[in-house]
Amino acid sequence: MGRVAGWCVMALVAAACVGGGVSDVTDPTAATSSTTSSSTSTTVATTTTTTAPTSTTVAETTTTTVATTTTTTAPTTTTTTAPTTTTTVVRSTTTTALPVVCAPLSPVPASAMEVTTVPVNVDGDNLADLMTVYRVEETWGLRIDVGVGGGVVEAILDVFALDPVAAIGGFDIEGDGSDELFVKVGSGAYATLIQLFDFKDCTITPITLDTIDDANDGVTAIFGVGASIGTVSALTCDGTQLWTLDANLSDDGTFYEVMEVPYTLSGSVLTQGFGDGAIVSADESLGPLFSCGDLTLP
Ligand SMILES: [Ca+2]
Ligand SMILES: [Ca+2]
Repeated sequence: MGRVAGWCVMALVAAACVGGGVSDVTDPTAATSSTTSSSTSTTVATTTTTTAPTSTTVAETTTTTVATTTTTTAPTTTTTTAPTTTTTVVRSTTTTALPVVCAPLSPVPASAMEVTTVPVNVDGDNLADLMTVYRVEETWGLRIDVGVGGGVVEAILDVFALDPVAAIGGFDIEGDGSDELFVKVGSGAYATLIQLFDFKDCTITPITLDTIDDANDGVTAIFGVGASIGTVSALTCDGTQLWTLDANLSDDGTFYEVMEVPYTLSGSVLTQGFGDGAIVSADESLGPLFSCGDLTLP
């Protein structure tokens, strides 16, 4: 109403200016016409104002919806993945650390001779266990003293050798967290014989073979390691498998015919795999004769 009044005033002034010296009769008529025009202008202005806010509201609604969708997706994906992985790792570690306690056993006999003792980790609990090899008269003994609770286990080797039998040490052949036992059970002119044993549930078991041709299935796993003129036999551990290498020098002495064979350990059985043959120059090194961690031959 204030604006309408203003228009009226302006109209009156304009009429006064335009009219100039018009008579009193003409003035009321001009004022009435101006009032009608101003009412029409007011209506148009109101319509324009109403339209603008409506457009703005639509735009804001659209923007808000997009933002909400993005926020919901991101946290859900991240949170679900992370905790699942972490939980699995923790449980595995806990299971491996369970201690193994075996029945007590009397000490190594006082009459034992040629005693060798080395630290091993037969049960995966990382508490030092001991492997001892000794001889009483003509029998060689192999025993494990488990670190937890002083429990001990004893087994008797079924091998008798004129050369001293001796403990070599423990190495985890297949990577399950527990050492297998390496024992020197004899030696020839150029080779050292290594027998392998498995320790599980307070029992020492000789490891046996499962060969491709089935000819030596069930045979005790004893490997010869050494080198003579023209022949090399090596044993290697790679953390998951055991490998034998046998090399023979050619007649002209220029190259070796080399055969490497993998063995996969499961429980107390070594399963033979298919070998790889190669020709190697006699000038090249065939690698170490025995390589299973830090173990060295006695
Ligand atoms: Ca232990
Ligand atoms: Ca093992």
